[in-house]
Amino acid sequence: MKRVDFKTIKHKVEERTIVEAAKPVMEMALEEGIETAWDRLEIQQPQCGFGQTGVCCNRCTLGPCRIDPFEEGPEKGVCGADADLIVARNFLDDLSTGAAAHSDHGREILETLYKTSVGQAQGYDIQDTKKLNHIAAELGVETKNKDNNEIGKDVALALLEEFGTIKNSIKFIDRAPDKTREIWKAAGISPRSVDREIVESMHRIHMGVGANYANVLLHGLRTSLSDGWGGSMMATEVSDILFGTPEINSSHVNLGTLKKDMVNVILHGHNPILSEMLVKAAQDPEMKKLAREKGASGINLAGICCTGNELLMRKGVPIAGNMLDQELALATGAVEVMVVDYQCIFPSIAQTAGCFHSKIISTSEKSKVSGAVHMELHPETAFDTANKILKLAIENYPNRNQDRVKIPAEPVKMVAGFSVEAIKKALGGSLKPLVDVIASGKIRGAVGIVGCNNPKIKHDYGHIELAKALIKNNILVVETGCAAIASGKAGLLLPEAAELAGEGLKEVCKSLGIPPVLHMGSCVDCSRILVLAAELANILGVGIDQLPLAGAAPEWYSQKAISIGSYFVSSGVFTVLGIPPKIFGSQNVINLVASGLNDVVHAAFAVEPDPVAAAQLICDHIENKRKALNI
Ligand code: CUV
Ligand code: SF4
Repeated sequence: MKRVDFKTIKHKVEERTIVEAAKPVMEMALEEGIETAWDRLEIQQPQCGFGQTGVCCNRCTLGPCRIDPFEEGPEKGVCGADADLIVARNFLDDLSTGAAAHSDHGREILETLYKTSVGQAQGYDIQDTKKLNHIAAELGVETKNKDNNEIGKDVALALLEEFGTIKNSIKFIDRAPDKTREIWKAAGISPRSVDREIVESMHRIHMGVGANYANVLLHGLRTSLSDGWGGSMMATEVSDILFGTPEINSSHVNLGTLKKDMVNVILHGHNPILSEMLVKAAQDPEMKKLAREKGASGINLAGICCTGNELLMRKGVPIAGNMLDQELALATGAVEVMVVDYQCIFPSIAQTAGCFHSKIISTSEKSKVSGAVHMELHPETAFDTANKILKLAIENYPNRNQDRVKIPAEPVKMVAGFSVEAIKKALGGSLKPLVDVIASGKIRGAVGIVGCNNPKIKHDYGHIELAKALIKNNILVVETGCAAIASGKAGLLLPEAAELAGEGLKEVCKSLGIPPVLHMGSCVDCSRILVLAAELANILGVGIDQLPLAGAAPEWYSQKAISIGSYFVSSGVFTVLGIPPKIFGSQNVINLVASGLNDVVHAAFAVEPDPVAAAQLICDHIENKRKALNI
């Protein structure tokens, strides 16, 4: 990469991030020519307008085809597909990829529960037996005269069934209010199973299958529901069974969680199955001794992205940063090992690590990374693998060049662990008090801010400005994913942040000792937001669409975020996207997702890159919903 002069560097850093703790490392990376996603985005300019507006189709060998959005060039692909269809199919493709990513992660958790229950997994045991029994009852799994492992096995098998095609219904959708389920039924989008909807999506986007754009998009809604109320919800619930349901805890966040005198192990990706074992292995006194023998004062684990969120929620493990921090974390020069599972890991990450002594360890057969050391996770040998990885990290510590280490700041404290169960506990046992303060108007409503980082938006700016504007307007914010990590870095996940809230929300937060922004977990834990919304609606006897709620993904990039946004909207939650989806090449598709869906699922999308304007859209929406409810 070309080197740049100091003034340009300062300017670039200010353009790229609002995170003070990241700036010194970013500067150094620019000085030394350590390439990051921001640099690569710059080199990609100008990005392809056909791709950006969704009118490029590369689905078959009659193509590739593209439609001229200005109506001066071709209006149809070789097969005859028009802009509406090409855009809709691309959208369904992206959405289904995202749903598949979440759900395949969910399946691996179920398989681990199964193997744990039948004594084939190493290092795991069922931690939340209350939830196990609760879910068994929900699924109609017999529990009488059975021990936990027997119940675990049957629960795992019953949930694995949800992926198949025999039952033709997903059990957890019964958690949704009757009114919401009636909407799905009327629209023909009740999800039938997890795998079925995704496979059917792949079928529908084949040349010569779905030719009606609206029908293609409707199936997208159904597929997204099979993720939110299916694959993701199973991932969340069964992770709770295996590793414990999160309780309110406190921890630290930002690049300052890396330690100059410790063996730093970063856990990056989404699936907590291996990283939970690493947390366990790191507690072994023998390991700690080994670290001391190599000259370190101990072992320091820190998360990135959603693996980080999973460990933070359940174990209080600190978080080094969100998606765009992955390269910066390596650029601190203090990382012995970055363990990756899958999703949101830059394919070039091993090259970044190669600028230092750092090693990338890939652990999933599905997600091998060139230049990484591959140490494959299998539940049967998970604990052994975790120990081997830790040893490798410790042995790499003496290779670190301390002169190149740059730990840029002190970590920020944060409070996390807000599962629905933990929220209820904080409220004295039920969600009723939350409904009451919403009804009284002290809290106007609630908004889920979720999703990624994207170098097209200044790092964390979209998340933080939106969250601040909402809490100021007495709107409770719940967050997952990289949005939650952003808020952590900015200090919004602290009870003290209540000072930034409007009077009503401030009073409620202070009386409960909670922050105005609640960290509810990883991306699959967006399912916790669905459960929360469903329970609130059930208390009031209304559909989710009638509640004063909204969703937002200010800095999203991933196909998973399309699935999440779509199941929010399908569930009746108005959702604002900060990055435009690739649909602007079709006015019909825009009309459908931005307004037509109101007639189908009583909610729609909006696109608003400016977080302050997005907050205004959301406030107006929430006030309208309140009016309709007469509160
Ligand atoms: Ni799953 S999907 S960048 S890590 S939130 Fe973060 Fe969260 Fe998006 Fe990825
Ligand atoms: Fe072109 Fe149609 Fe093939 Fe797409 S499916 S590449 S539009 S011919």
